[in-house]
Amino acid sequence: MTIAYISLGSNLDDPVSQVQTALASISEIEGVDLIKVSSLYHTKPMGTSQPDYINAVAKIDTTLKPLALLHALQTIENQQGRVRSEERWGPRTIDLDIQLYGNEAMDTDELTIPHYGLKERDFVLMPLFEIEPDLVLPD
Ligand code: ROI
Repeated sequence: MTIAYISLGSNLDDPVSQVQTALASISEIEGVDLIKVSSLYHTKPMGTSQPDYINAVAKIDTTLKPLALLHALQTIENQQGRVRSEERWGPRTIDLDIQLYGNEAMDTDELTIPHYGLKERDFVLMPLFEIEPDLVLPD
């Protein structure tokens, strides 16, 4: 089993419900135990002018390898109407990103772990440190 941290973000179509629905779906992924969930944070958008976000972070324990976990999260994004053609830093119904996966580091076309934006994104760091105050981030 590996501990991983998933960030959740939404700023379209009732963001609070989007995040809650995604959390329920994550808890139902085969091979994933949902251990802890942060509060929901109301945050200002980073990127283009767009509605405010609801953000949260979930701590999971999982038997899934990183890519299998990524694909399970993408299935949930798709179920919630995420449109892949959405502009890169534009609004989204739900965004589920693997921020940390154990102590693993990887960098492929499909997946970069730790998430490339982790240390610059207060909307991830605030909920992450709420649930894991003693966490030491990798260099
Ligand atoms: N801004 C905030 N506040 N929260 C997000 O989850 C978020 N996600 C994004 C971009 C567009 C970078 N901005 C964000 O992908």
